[in-house]
Amino acid sequence: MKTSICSRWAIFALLTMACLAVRPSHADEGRPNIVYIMTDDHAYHALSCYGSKVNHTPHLDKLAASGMRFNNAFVTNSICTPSRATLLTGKYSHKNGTPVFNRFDGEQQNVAKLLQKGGYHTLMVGKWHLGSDPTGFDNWNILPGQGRYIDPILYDAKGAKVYEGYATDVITDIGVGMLQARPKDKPFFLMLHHKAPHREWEPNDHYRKVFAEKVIPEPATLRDDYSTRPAALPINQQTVFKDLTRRDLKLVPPADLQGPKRNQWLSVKPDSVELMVNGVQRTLTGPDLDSWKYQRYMQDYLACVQSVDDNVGRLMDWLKAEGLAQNTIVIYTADNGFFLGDNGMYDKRFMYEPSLHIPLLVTGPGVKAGEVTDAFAINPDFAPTFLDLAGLATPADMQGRSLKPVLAGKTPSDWRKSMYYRYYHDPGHHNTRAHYGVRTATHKLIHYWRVDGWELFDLKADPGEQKNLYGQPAMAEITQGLKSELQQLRNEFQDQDQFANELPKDGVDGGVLRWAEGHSPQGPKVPRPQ
Ligand SMILES: [Ca+2]
Repeated sequence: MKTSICSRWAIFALLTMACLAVRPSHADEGRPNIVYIMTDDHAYHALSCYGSKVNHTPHLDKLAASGMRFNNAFVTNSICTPSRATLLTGKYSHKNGTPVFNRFDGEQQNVAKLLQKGGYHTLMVGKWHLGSDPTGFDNWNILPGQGRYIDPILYDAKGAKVYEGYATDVITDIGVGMLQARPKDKPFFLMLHHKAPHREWEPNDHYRKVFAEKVIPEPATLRDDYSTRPAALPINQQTVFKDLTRRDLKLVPPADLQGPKRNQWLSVKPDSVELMVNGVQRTLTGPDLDSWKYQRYMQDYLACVQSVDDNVGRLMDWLKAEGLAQNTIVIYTADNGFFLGDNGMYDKRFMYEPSLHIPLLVTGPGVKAGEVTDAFAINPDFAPTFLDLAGLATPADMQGRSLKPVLAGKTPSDWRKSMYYRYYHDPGHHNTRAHYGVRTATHKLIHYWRVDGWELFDLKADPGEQKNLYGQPAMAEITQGLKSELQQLRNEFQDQDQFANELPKDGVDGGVLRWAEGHSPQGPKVPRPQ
């Protein structure tokens, strides 16, 4: 029997459709590229699109305006290494084995491996800080440990190299170079992780000078005396007034740093500092000295942020010029929040709002433009989101949830109404008591489990978290509800106190990985970890 031409075409069409149905899609068929930009310690209240009172970030604002801004994006353990482990695995610290600054086991599953296997070209540049080499990337080039701001060392699978320039510019340049060298027949996934604006806040020359002329408004809680929250705050060692070092304040310009001429150091004592200010010698004491420390801290921190903002703009312009903007999702966030003098502090760690919150801006195909969402996002959501955007399945053991429907403006009705947090690094670098807690849209309950201290805050009436309401009779019902919610979240995330009493010892900030601090001017002789 002869097959008619029409029938043959029908069979061919059916076979083609069948092939298309099982074939993984590729970039030219609509799978988006993903660029994930993460800064280190960029507080959400140091972006003008979040209402910053201390700086202006035009390029980040533009990114926010073209896409979605999350009002309630949080980290689940507010320090560098655990946050990065959670980002890669989609799991809480107790599930990925990295609760503090301990070496991340790169043998375990991670989102880069899954994207690579799913047809993506995977790239990583910048601060890694996990104590083991990246896995799952076609190409990577990373800072050792914290890295340094000026002429940073980065190493890849072949070895270490000094890159002349300022770290934020260098990391962007390397990221662009990786994209230029990519295979054009695959979608790409780029993790671009800036060192900035991490301590000790070393700006480039231009912004150092610009911000040295600025007077930064002080936050309302800069002189917090902690009298209403005795569980952990009075013993913290991350205060602007008592704990910033000479190096933080640029009082002793290190050999590899050009010291700010405007504030040439003469002498410093515990309660006073003598300075040359614009050629005039001054002795600062008491509140004047405190205010000066805050200004020095914030001037340099914000100057570092300004370089980040410039480089985000530069990367966005490059994507546009290459014709990639239409099919690339760009995400901007930070590895944790930061205190900008809030509660008298710098650094992060605590579950208080400035440290818990992260900026989260997303733009690109499938993202509703010009939207602001109050949906709760947590950093375990990132890995499932990348996979969902790439059209790949999320493994059942990932604990986050894809943000893709939220980005489309269709937040599911059963979306989370609360989030769970747990911090372990006790005493850590700043004498912080370990704690866990739950946050809802209106309240926060924190338990410092080692000292059995509790804190309860009404976030609507007291957004600065100044009044601990725990134990007040009028709050009994709310407290009970939050405790039930906390237990339910602990059950859901299978937190069985795996690291409550004993922490891993192989720290990336000490012992065998001490070299990784990146502060020594050893140049290319810095050894790579084996
Ligand atoms: Ca950090």
